Amino acid sequence: MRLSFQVSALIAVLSAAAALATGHLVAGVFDPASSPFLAVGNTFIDLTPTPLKEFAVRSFGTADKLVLLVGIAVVLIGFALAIGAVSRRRSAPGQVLIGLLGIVGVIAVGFRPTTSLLSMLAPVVSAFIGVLAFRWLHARALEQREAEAETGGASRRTFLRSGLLVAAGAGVAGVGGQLLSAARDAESSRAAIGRIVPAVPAPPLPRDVDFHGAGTPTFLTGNSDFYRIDTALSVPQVRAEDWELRIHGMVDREMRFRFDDIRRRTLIERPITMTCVSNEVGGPYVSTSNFIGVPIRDLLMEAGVKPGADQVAQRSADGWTCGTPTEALLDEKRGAMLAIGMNGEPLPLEHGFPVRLVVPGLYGYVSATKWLVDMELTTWNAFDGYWVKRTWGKKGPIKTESRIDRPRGLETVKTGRFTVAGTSWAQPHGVDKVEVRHNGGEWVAAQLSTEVSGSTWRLWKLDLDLRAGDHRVEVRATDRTGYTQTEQRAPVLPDGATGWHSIFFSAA
Ligand SMILES: Nc1nc2c(c(=O)[nH]1)N[C@H]1C(S)=C(S)[C@@H](COP(=O)(O)O)O[C@H]1N2
Ligand SMILES: [Mo]
Repeated sequence: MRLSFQVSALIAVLSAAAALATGHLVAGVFDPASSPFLAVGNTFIDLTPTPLKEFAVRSFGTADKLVLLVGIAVVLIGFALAIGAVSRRRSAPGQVLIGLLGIVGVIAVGFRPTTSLLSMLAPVVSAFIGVLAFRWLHARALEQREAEAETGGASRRTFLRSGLLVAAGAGVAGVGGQLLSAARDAESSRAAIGRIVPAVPAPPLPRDVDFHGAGTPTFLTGNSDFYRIDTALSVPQVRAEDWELRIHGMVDREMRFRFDDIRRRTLIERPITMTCVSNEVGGPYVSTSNFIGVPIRDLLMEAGVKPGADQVAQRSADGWTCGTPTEALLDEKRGAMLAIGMNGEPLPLEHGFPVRLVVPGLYGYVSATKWLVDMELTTWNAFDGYWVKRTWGKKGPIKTESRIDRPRGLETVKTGRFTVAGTSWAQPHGVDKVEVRHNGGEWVAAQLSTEVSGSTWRLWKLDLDLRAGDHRVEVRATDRTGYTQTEQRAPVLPDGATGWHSIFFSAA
């Protein structure tokens, strides 16, 4: 007796679904991050070579994770089809292959940085259920074939019923797992916090702080528009009630802080522009927020930094790490913050709820740890963070940059007076001047928005008189140290792109 390929493949797909859903359910009870599906995806992200990661971010932007999840599902279905093909007669080959898939899940969860022994339960149960479901469904299907052979056709019911049962069970387990994870998740913890009110609010914004009407971003970025970059496939769920920050290593006394310890301190509010090293010239990964929190300097001083501790290694709840020069965190003028709020709200989950670090003037990958739980005072040579291990520069000072936001590339605009507008940043020194060159002519100074601080961007605009035809504009910024952006192109790897942003467009 053999099954048709379709039935055999369907059995494999159903068993895989049952396995993943059960894994998700058990993970929902014990540790949402131990769901095998998510763990495989997260491990895949961590093992992806840097150039491929760059390519994914470039091509899919922030949808890169969805693309990955769909990709994994497609690979799984392909695998199930293969299992179907080799298991038409006997269920043993299928059981072995499903078991192998299960082992991949076990390994993936085992390699997650946050794994405890209890976390292993989800992938182990998942593997078992996968094999059992396959065995059982295969037996039901063969039984039915045999019965059909004897009676000469008739009812395909036995298998249909069993298949529906497994599908329904998988659905219930999957949804249950999702609900359980959600109940343990951080969103309700965040909602319970309410607004974050600083004792020392940021000064009111001056006039002409942006040229939004002319096409620049608004000076403050709304929380939901703030760019997001991280390696986490599912947003780490850290409840404020459970959060604790440990400051240890080369300190006089180890310190631990709970969320309420931070919230009860004198909260300050500071506008800071954050920037990602992965920005191509003209790229979108730059945003500004009124961050609320406490100077990280104060906490480090309380712990007492030992001489020679020139690097602060940070670890996130999801295992991501980075290292920041100690002096950047102790520098009062730079004003690095342990932040708990953005624009009056608790940090959104995807921006590091409940607590993150923000360091003006350094790219995020060497400073802006989200879901921060551990700071270890160490030396510069003793530790390399997540991206530094993956060939990115160990130091990540933000490079002075400028970008044209209007017009868009290849846009056609009206002839006559036209306002070019854009963004520029040079944290922590500040932008001194932005110049625009039209059709290769002289550099002309643009009008700059009122400066808020060296750690925030400045928006700019310039009126041009356009004749009909093709046009090109280029932009360059000069920062407060006197440095002017050069034309020289550098890729984002290893420590940030350089070159002038230029836009081709036409007027008609
Ligand atoms: N835990 C964690 N923190 C992280 C990252 C990450 O992958 N994981 N990415 C960093 C990078 S590369 C940047 S640019 C900033 C982005 O912060 P945002 O997503 O709030 O804009 O977070 C930093 N902090
Ligand atoms: Mo970044």
